[in-house]
Amino acid sequence: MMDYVERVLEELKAKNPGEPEFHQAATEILNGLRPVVARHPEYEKAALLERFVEPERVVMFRVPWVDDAGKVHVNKGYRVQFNSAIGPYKGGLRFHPTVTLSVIKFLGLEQILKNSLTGLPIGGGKGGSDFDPKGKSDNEIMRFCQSFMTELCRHIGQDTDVPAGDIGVGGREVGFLFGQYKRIRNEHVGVLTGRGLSYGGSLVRTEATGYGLVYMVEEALACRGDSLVGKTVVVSGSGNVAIYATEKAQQLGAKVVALYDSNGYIYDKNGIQLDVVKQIKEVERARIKVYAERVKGAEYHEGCKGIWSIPCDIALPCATQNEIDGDAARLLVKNGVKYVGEGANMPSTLEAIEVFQKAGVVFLPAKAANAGGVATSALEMAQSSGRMFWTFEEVDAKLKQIMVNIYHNMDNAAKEYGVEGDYVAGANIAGFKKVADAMMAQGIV
Ligand code: NDP
Ligand code: 2IT
Repeated sequence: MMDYVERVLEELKAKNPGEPEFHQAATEILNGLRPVVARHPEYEKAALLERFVEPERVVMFRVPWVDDAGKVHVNKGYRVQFNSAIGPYKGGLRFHPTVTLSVIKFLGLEQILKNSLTGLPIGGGKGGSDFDPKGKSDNEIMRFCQSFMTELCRHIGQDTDVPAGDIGVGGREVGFLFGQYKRIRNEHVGVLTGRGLSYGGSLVRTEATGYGLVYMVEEALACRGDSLVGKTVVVSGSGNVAIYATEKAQQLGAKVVALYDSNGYIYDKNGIQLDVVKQIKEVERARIKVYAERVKGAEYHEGCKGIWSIPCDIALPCATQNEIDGDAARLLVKNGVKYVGEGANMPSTLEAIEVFQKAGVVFLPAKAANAGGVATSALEMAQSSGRMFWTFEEVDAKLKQIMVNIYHNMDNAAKEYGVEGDYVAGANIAGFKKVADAMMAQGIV
């Protein structure tokens, strides 16, 4: 006979066909929750898991815009308001051609538990578009963001739903989105996070996801009597999360030797020169290939996958979902990887996670390891509501404490439920408990 978790997963797959990323995230999460639902039979009576995996609301809309040559384009827009049991919906917007409803739902489901793990009062949501920002002018980006917000603005609000950035949405896009929200709604409020410092943003938000990831890895090392000093690190991606993970890892004494973008990877055995990467990626918005033209001794290789063949102590996947499959995981293990910290959302396939865990790699799952970004978004919301600003040092100290707390909460939850060292289960359990308590207390809604 199927147990409760299996039954909910089967129903979910039948009701949501053609959504492989959503199925994958739900499978990882619900399998981790098995010991919790076994201990709480009242959850099944209240159909708690069935409600947990069904978004409270899904908004889908048309986003028409005109390019610089006068041609009209139409993209899809999404906002999935997944769960508001513990706070207003909170989560990023992704602009990338691979965005589908399945992708936004997997990200939204993960976000519920991630946001709970931060210990701050934020529910889970996610949104985005299949719009491709690559090669677009600033004016095209602005017109797209204005069109996107013209519809989105009726669904969000500082106490309802607070979007932020994700892949393809950074400071520039948040600025355009905020400007249009303010213009239509006539409110200067903290309705988006990741805002510029001149209009309500928080110090450290730009660095937060990457820094937070490395703070968690540092804590995992410290608990084993070790540190980042002298460690070789491979980071994938070369966007916001990858850049600031690299920066913090280098500050703490590690050597980061590789990065990639969607075309190929760079290998610099002397250690990545981050000022060169920032100039290429943040200022010029050019390809990572340019690094090897500028830095002596650095290599460029076409294609992404080869990055996982570089021997390292620590791997930090910081680009996108399913970038590490079973083969990549086996290669990393064979070459001696000891720690994997997920900066991206769901960067490891289910098979890759199994390979890492069986090999005894310390595996820090995304919803815990990359929670520093949204945690700092919640700190931005607190500063907006209080009409004040904290210093860089104050926000950074709070971020570090949150990451250390998340590490110990997931570690303790894994121990409490008899799966010590399994941080995938530990993070799911620790995040779920607060949401489950809130949902049970609020009745059948
Ligand atoms: P950016 O847009 O700043 O950077 C994304 C990076 O990943 C780029 O280098 C991009 O390369 C690469 N990338 C994206 N898609 C692919 C792909 N299909 N194949 C290969 N490379 C790809 O995004 P972020 O750094 O903000 O986000 C990276 C990851 O971190 C995402 O999974 C996101 O969900 C997650 N995350 C982000 C947070 C944040 O605060 N920003 C918070 C928590 C998690 P290219 O430029 O060639 O496309
Ligand atoms: O995946 C994520 O946690 C983010 N993209 C950040 C979300 C946020 O609201 O800061």
